[in-house]
Amino acid sequence: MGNICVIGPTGAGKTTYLAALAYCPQVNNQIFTITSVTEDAKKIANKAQTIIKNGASLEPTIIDGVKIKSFYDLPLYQFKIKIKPWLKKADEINLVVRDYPGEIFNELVSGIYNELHLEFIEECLKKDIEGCLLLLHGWEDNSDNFYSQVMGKFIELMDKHDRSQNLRIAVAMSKCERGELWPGRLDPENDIFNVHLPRTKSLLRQGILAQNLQFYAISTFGVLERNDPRPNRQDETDQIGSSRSILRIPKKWRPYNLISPLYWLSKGKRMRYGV
Ligand SMILES: Nc1nc2c(ncn2[C@@H]2O[C@H](COP(=O)(O)OP(=O)(O)OP(=O)(O)O)[C@@H](O)[C@H]2O)c(=O)[nH]1
Ligand SMILES: [Mg+2]
Repeated sequence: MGNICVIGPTGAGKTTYLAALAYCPQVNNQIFTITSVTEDAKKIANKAQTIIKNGASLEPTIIDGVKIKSFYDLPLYQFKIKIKPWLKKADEINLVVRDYPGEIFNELVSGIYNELHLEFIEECLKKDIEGCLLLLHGWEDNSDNFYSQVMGKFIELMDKHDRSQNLRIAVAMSKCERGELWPGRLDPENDIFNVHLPRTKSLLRQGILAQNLQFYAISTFGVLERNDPRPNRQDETDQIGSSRSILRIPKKWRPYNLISPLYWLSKGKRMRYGV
């Protein structure tokens, strides 16, 4: 059983990604099947149905001290993923995933002083966590600067917890259906990270971490068609002025690369076919 944590800045798409995983079984797919094991995973699959069918967006994950008082109150998603590529041997991954609120990632640079947040970070670096999926969504302006500072802190913490040699890290650019990123999806390390986030990339590739690190591009929303790479996305602004994205044509939902990073995190080798 692989314990995985998903971290990344606020709004990177972490919860939506997990919801899409939980909902995937209802979408006809010949290569893999996903079974939601825990109640939380089943609940989020229902939410995903609303997102996919009616074009809605999930609420941000917030530690409000009321519903979430400790690490154990964070939703726990357990999935069993069976992969059966055509004419190839079937493979299986079992995952237990915790979805972290983005505020913890955002706080890493200035230092985490809140007891509860500290507890979250400690849990994320415990020995029984096999891997960490780091979802990033920014590539413009100051993103490289911010991410490299955060990653510097994260690497320090990994060292402190003796995890720098044995925690697998998958760094993924999320929402990669965006036109500026989509052409770089096939070789994200070189064509996305090197180009848009060079400091973050070289910091991660330096030293001991490098052996346990892979770069990915994923999109929970995907593009409209194989031959029509327009993003399947529509941006909206709500009454209070905050913006969110929803699926443009729910019927054409085809997420990109949801499983590959999880495969690497649980098996330590890359999947040869992109799903
Ligand atoms: N364009 C695009 N938008 C997406 C994608 N996945 C999620 N989003 C949107 O990104 C916004 C944030 O998504 P969340 O899943 O709530 O992000 P989060 O990382 O869980 O954020 P916190 O819980 O605040 O840490 C929402 O408006 C989503 O609809 C995607 O693949 N493409
Ligand atoms: Mg969330």
